[in-house]
Amino acid sequence: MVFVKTHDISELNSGTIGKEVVLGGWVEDLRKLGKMTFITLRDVSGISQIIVKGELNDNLEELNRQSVISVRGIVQETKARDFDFEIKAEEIDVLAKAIHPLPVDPIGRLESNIDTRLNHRALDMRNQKTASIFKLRHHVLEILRKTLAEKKFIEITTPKIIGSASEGGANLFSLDYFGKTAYLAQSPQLYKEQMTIGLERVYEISNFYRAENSHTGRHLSEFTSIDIEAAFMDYNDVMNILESLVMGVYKFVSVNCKKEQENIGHTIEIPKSPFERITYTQVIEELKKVGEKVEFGDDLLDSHLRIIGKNHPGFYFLTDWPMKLKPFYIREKDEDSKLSRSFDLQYGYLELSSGGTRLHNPETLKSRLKEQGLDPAQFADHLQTFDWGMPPHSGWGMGLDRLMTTLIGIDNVREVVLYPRDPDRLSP
Ligand code: AMO
Repeated sequence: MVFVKTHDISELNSGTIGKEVVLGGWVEDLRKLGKMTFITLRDVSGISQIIVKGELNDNLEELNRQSVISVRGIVQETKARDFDFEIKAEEIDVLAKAIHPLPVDPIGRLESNIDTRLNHRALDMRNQKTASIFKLRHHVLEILRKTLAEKKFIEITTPKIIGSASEGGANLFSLDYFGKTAYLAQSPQLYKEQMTIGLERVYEISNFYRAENSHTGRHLSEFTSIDIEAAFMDYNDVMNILESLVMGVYKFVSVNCKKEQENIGHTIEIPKSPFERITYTQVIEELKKVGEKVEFGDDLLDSHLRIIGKNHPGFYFLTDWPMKLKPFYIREKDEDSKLSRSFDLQYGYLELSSGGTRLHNPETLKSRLKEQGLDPAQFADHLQTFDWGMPPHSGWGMGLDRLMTTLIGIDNVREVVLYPRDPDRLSP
């Protein structure tokens, strides 16, 4: 049995011609022509053609599509259009057989609906379109981490099992924790703020949990968030960081992920920058002009955001929201205490990120908690850190899954999440 690969398929080149290699992968296609069989072998890096002749060919009866095999053979030039090289097989081992019919077609010739694909996600990953989405996601994470490190942000990992709500509000999953009630973290908000007192600039990329009974293409019960928090920065500074990260992601993947874009069938266009910055007050005026009944202080409904999104396609910041619409940790503007130093990053109607300058005075923070109907005693662990030299700080959280949908040009986050969790989906 030969199953130790010497090469990935993409590593075959003119230098390997005439050499013996061992490849491993899945049988994507199988064509028997008399005394010869042509196998299309796929591994994570590409496809190759395997030529099987003679005695080896007579023993191939049991081989079927999508089974996993290893092949020992000699690399040679090929006349076939779809391949750079071919392998003249000397030994073939069937390492595991695939059953037939398979629940989804990994080649994608027969299309399955998203629920069927999600129910068989591991097999769906053999479809090159799906695999490319997740390779792209990998590269997005790679460039985000690299850029944040260059900007001197330190990666942290905060607890996901917590004793009290980090964002306030009701959308918390609770669980029994050795006889006490614990919750799944909605965001790293409080911990990331606390870390600025020692590390100044921190970031986290982790999954967080929202018990929202939403059935949309943009809400999940478990989503991946990219969070930053930075001492000695204002909301304009962290908006600049966010814009440069988003632009960096687009530029990096548009150049470095050509094959993935081809497989997905979508060309990534570099967005226009600088991103427009529109205030909440301007948006209310825009909505009134088109006859919407909205007043200063009203939250923006999905229908409002769709109007605004049409007027401002692509990325834009929506800034200076009323204080009453923002969480307790957001700081007011000096010149107008009804307004906050806050922003959302929008992509058309879709909210990608929100953030702002935080309150760093413990007394004001306590009053704000009370104003929002929250009990400061529940936040004692957090509030104590504000007596230890809390620097002024700002930050944001951005949904990675939503960012991925903008890159790929789709409107369902489930396409970009391995095993999405929503009110109707808890397994696999
Ligand atoms: P917010 O609650 O706006 O802010 O969340 C930040 C971003 O996270 C993404 N997001 C979601 N994505 C998918 N499904 C969900 N259910 C979901 N909920 C949120 C969105 C959203 O813009 N602590 C603040 C951030 C901060 O101020 O630093 C927060 O969590 O893309």
